[in-house]
Amino acid sequence: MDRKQFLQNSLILGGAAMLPVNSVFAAGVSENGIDKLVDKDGNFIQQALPYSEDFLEPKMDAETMKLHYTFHHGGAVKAANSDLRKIREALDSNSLETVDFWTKKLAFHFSSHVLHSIYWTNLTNKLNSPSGELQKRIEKNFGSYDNLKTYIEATSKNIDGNGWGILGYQPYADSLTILQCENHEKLTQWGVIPILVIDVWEHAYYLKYKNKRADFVDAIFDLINWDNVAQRLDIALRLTK
Ligand code: MN3
Repeated sequence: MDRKQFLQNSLILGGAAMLPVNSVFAAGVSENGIDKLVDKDGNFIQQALPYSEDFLEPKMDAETMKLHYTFHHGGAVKAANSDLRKIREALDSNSLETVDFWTKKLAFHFSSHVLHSIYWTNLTNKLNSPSGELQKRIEKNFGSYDNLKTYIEATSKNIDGNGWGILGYQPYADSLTILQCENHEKLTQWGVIPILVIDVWEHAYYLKYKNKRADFVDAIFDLINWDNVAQRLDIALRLTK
C-alpha cells in the first residue's frame, strides 16, 4: 500500500486504532511482524500470549497477567464479535433503532483488542533502550529519550479514569506523537498508528500496586521492549511511505 492509499483508507476508517486490515500489528521481533487480529471470515481472534504468565515477574505478577489476558482482553474480543453480529442483524432486518449503540460498543471493544494485542508484545523482562531510527525520531520529536520518558509517564499517570498512555506515529505529520487515551478509543488523533501502549486501567495493576498507579507506570517503563516498538515504527513508516 502506498502513502496515498493509506491516507485514503485511514480517512475512511478513522481512529487511532482502526487501521487497514492485516497492516501494522507487529508481533514479537522473532516473528513475521504482523499481529493477526481477525480470522479469514472476519471474526476477531485472540492470539496466545508471547510468553508465560510469570515472564514479567515481579514487576507484573502472574495472577494479574492471567486475569488481564483471559478476562479483560479475552472479554473484549468476545464482545467485539457480538457487537459486529448485532450490527449485521440490525442491517439485515432494517431495524436501526440500536445500531448507534452497537457501533459505539464496537469502537470500544475492538480498540481494546487492538491495544491489548500491542501491549503484550511491547513488554519484555530485559532492560533495554531505543536505538536506530526510533532513537533518532525520539530525539527529533521530543528532544531526548528522557523527555519522552517524562512526557509519556506523566500522560499515563494523569489519565482521568481508565485509559492508556500511547506513543504513536502520525503519518499526516510524519512525526511521533503522544496520546492520552481515555477508555480504549477516546482522545485520539485520526491516523495515528500506536507503537507503544501503556495500560493504566485499574485491572492492569490493582492486585499488586493497589491505588499506586504512578508506581506501576514507573515499574512498567523498565519492561518496555524497545525492539518491538522500533519494529512497529519501521512497519508504520513502510506502510505510509
Ligand atoms: Mn487492560
